[in-house]
Amino acid sequence: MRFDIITIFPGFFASVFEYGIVKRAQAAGLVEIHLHDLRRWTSDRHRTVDDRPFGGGDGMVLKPEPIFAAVEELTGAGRRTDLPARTRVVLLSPQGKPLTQALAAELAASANRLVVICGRYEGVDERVAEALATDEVSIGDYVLSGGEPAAVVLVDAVVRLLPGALGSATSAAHESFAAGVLDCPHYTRPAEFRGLRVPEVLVSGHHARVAAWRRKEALRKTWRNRPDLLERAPLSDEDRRLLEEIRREEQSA
Ligand code: 6GU
Repeated sequence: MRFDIITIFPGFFASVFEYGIVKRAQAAGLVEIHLHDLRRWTSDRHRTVDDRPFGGGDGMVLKPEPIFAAVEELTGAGRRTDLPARTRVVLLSPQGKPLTQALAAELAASANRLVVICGRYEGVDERVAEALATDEVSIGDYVLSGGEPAAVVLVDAVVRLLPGALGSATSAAHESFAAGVLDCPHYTRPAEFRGLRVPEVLVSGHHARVAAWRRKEALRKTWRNRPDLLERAPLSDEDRRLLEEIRREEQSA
């Protein structure tokens, strides 16, 4: 997978991709990350990338010309309809569709080239979303001053899903969201720390009881922190019974 990140702050990314799985994936040749200063595609003396909004209002808007020129040079296409196969152009903006595990998985599986345009919160000329980007993506319901932190999140979420990027081929399938509920709690040694004990069942080594405990505690965590996920998660009859038990337990707690 090749990433091309177009940004007005290339220096922002100086070290973020030099750690952990993303670093390993690059070293293994699975991933290339190229940073591009949007100002490279300006031609005026001041290297202007933004301008005042038509219709008036606060803030500046990123101009279309440098962004179209950048994507055209990088992909050969100045319209999303003309892009090469397996190439996606992602505009990062708070107006985008949510980045979910499903979208990260779709990008990891279907693209080998991701051109990522970092917007700024005041705005990007809408013709980028209309005619150039294949996807307009947001990383959550809060406002960032620019798309750069979102680009880091997107790269991480996609890279770890590429075949060979994780130490264990199966670990990605077992985590939060892959199954529609949050992951269960995890513990390691010591079994008692400052009076806080690890749940006895985990220490017992009884595999069936451990598996049952993990499922119940995954459901409890989800019920507490992300009850919205339970409306869409695939739940068995046993899961629904466990959730009833959890409701009773949490009321008496
Ligand atoms: Cl992708 N950009 C900005 N500026 N803010 C955001 C975002 C993106 N996702 C959530 N908030």
